[in-house]
Amino acid sequence: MTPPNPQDFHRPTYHFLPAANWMNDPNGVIQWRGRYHLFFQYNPDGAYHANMHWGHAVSDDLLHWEELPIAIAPTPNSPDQGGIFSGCMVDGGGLPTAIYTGVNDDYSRQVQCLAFGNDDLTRWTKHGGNPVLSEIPAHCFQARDFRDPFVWHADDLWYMTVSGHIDGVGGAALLYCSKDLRAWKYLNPLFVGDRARHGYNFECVNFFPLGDKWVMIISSMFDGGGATVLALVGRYENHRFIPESETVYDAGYGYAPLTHVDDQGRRLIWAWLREGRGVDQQRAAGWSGAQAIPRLLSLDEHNRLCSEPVSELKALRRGGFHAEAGDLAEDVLPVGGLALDIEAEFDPALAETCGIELARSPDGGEQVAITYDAGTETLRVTRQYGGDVEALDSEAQGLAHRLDPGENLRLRILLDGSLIEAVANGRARVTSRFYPSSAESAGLRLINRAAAISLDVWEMASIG
Ligand code: DQQ
Repeated sequence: MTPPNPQDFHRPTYHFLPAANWMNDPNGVIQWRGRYHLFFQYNPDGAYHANMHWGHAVSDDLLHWEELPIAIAPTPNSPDQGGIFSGCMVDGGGLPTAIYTGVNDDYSRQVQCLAFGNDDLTRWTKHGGNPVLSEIPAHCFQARDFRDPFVWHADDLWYMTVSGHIDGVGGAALLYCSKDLRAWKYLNPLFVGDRARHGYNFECVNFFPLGDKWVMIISSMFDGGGATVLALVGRYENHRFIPESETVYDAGYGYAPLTHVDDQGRRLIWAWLREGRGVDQQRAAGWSGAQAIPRLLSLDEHNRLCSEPVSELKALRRGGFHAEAGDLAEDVLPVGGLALDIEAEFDPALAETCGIELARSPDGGEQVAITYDAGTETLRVTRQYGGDVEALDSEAQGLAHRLDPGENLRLRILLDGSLIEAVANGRARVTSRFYPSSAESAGLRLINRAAAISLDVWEMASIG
């Protein structure tokens, strides 16, 4: 195992990641006795995906995290001996209850299990009756894709959706109910996707009410190897979800989001931010994966799903650079860094393309550009490396984004080491990874200064 290098400028400084090793999906996020608890897919053996445990971190402010000992580990000769896969957590009548997928050694058998926590969620006891759900309705899934339970309470019953697919049809979310979280009854498919549109298999389906609608977030696996997070908004009738609109929630490196409601009643969404470099480089760095800054979900007046980083994040802002239209004599900005929070507004009627370059080398030969193309109504990320690009993702990323009549482009960009979270107008989200060849590649440049209306740049304090 390689310990992370403290001089590693690719490592995020204000997003949570464990001190070392591999992390992927957020699991079981809950606010318990006032404190936020984040569990996550974790491999204690190194920076690669294997031997899944639930890691654990706790925070009072959603910003600063204390990493705690592993919460849930596989038990030999049990239904979870091959790993503790993703799941959620509920308050089961005062008893913190984790509902997760247990897998066998080659992941060919996936079953749903329970574990009960003590008062500060640091000690976990597995339910003696595990697994609580292992039967797959005959026509439905293959046992190797039956995972990621998501549970909610309504009308005196617990409901659970389990993700997977229906053979020969496409991705699917199955619906179960229970009086006690222990005995589960199958109801029907909550939603069955179209293979071409929604993927051949679903993972980590979340289903919840928001405003007057119901929202389904799906981590979809597509034929050919791609995976994308989709957000569907619609109605919930007779135990079935009827989508009315759908968008891509994250065009990029965010995957396996998990939502929960905190004590303020906010529906927060978390996500794993994948790496964009080869497995050998991840192992050599000693760390892999980070958690996205939690975001507040809402629907706008057109019932489009919107998300903004939690307002708590502003407490990390330092310094601050502000400019308005006409203030700037140069495209290259007099501020920079690799830990930034940026808000920028542009009038796309004034330039076909507008946006900003980040992580820019002094000669401009290396940079990552976030741009909006008004003609094609596309938000893009383009990555230009100056150094050795072997094993680094550099293909262009794009996401359709239509502005309303008269609406300006509003960009919010979080840059943190090698990690980029960009959202346009609160509703078009693109995440990316960019590994500059030098810490000197930390400049900023506006793309089409003439279209800029306002710009704010803050350096972000480290949470370490
Ligand atoms: N990650 C977990 C699975 C889930 C997948 C395994 C999604 O439970 O389906 O690490 O990233």
